Amino acid sequence: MSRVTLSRYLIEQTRSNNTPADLRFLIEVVARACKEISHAVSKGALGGVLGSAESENIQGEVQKKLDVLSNEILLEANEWGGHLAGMASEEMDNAYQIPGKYPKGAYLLVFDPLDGSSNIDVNVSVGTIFSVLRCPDHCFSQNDALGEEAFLQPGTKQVAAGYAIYGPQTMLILTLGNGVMAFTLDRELGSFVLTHENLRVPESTAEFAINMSNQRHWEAPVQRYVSELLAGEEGPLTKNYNMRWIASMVADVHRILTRGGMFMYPRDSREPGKAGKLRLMYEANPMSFIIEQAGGAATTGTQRILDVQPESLHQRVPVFLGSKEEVERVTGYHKA
Ligand code: AHM
Ligand code: MG
Repeated sequence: MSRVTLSRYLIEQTRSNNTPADLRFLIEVVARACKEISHAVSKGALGGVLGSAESENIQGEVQKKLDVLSNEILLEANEWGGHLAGMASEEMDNAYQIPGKYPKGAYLLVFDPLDGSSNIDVNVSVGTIFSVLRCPDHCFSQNDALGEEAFLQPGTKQVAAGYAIYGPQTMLILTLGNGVMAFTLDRELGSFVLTHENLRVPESTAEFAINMSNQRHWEAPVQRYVSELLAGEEGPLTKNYNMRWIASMVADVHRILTRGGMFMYPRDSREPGKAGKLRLMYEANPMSFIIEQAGGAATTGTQRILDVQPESLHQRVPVFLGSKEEVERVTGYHKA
């Protein structure tokens, strides 16, 4: 049987699922940028790309050289093709305007160029997360600038989402709203090849992921839930749970897509002004779209993540996602 590359899969989607040609082109360009980022990440110290970039992003986090480089790769790859009205990135303060010399298109691209970047210097998996929205009509102001409001759409409006994981293999996970497909980068061919069709998250699980060092800062429902997980067979859940925490959301979510599990980054009392660590637009929405498309669930503890109406580009949300049974359980504890 001939191998199905990402390009072929996208062309077939155009025919069978009415995926517009410009969306297909957009995904191809993002995938090409991810190949370039994968190459830069894999060079490590040999490419002089490890370490900090002596700059901070809007959230006051020190940027890694590879954060900055990955952001530039994505901007440069996507700005000229005429498929985008604008971009927004975890690493940039404001919406990115498509330069006037290039045509503009119908879509908005939102991304975390290199998620889990605290793991880069220790050679642990990192990734790129992206989300595609339609640009609302009349979203340009009189001086032709695209405002932040155009991006502030709930996750249910995403037309595509995905992530690339740079691990032992480089993979691209993609949803166009009709299931989740996984492609593995064949470096000899230079193409992403479809290797896993219609990924499904098992409804129940015996594995969870949370940064336990924050336990003393959690709210009561999370304290209760995690203490029950830890109580194992002797506790109310009457089964033993295993724990994993990679501190790279792409790697933790990838494990959950592969064998199930429960991922949590709850709100905590360290910085009461912040509703958790993860960002709605760049991390929570695309990952929730993927997880739901694979049969899992994703909530903030009180609300489906995809229903949250964003108020700002860099907004944070608590995240509970993965196997349905466990997400429903912890969400129920928030309502109790
Ligand atoms: P980043 O976008 O700055 O890399 O931060 C997001 C990452 C996630 O990938 C991961 O789940 C989380 O931060 C880990 O946080 P912590 O170091 O608090 O465990
Ligand atoms: Mg991130």
